[in-house]
Amino acid sequence: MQILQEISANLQKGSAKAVKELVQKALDEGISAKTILEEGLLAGMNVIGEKFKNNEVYVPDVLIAARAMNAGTELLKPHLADSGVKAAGKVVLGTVKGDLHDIGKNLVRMMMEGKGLEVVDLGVDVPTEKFIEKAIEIDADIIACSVLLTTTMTEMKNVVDAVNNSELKGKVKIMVGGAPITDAFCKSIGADYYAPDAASAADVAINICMNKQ
Ligand code: B1M
Repeated sequence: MQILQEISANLQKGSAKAVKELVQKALDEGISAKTILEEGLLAGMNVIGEKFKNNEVYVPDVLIAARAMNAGTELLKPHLADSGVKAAGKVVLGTVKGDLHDIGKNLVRMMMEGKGLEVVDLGVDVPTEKFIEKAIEIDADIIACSVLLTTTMTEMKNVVDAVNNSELKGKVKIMVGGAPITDAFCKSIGADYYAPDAASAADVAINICMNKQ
């Protein structure tokens, strides 16, 4: 569809205003939020990712594309939310220490909130202690860690160890996800759950909370 290509092209140019307008237009035309996300926004971000890898674009270009991406996903938020299941549960979410990527994490938050979960988003570059402190403070059911860099993946093991050495042991479940994460990695660090994408992260979180009730 032409409009999805335009969303992708404007995201690559970093034109947040145009992306917002086009996303709204696509919604008005009845295109599903999932299609707009996958075939417009994420398609554009994948092109940027490839160009970034090949040194055809640089950090500032990626940064403005990411802003355009976040502007587009904010508009999709109410539409992405699955209005079916509603469950009570509290999640502490963040991108681990040393890692500044937040687009995937933001999608995870949107999907979880859409399912009725209370999500405290600690943002990016979150130190282990912050995950622990906040989880104790709000009596969280889940600590959810996102990561995009292979160099920061090991921070997730620190979160697992800190939980096991705290009063949270046995009370809180640890979920991990992000592009370099696999189920095998999740198991190897002793985390409880892995989810490959934002929608399944929300499903996993719901199941954890429902099983606790
Ligand atoms: Co960065 N970056 N980046 N970057 N960046 C990657 C990740 C990279 C793969 C690019 C590349 O080389 N091809 C590469 C990592 C290589 C590696 O580690 N092996 C890389 C690099 C190297 C870097 C810098 C080191 C570059 C530099 O400075 N020289 C630097 C590091 C900064 C830091 O974090 N300390 C850097 C910086 C940046 C920007 C700031 C410019 C920007 C981030 C802006 C922002 O997030 N606000 C940026 C971006 C945008 C990217 C790419 C292009 C896109 C990432 C993205 O948002 N994807 C990325 C290349 C790529 O991925 N193709 C790249 C879309 C997003 C929806 O996907 O986050 O994977 P993702 O989320 C998915 C799933 O993974 C899952 O759900 C989402 C889908 O539904 N998911 C979870 C995510 N979290 C989850 C948690 C869960 C469950 C599922 O449970 C808790």
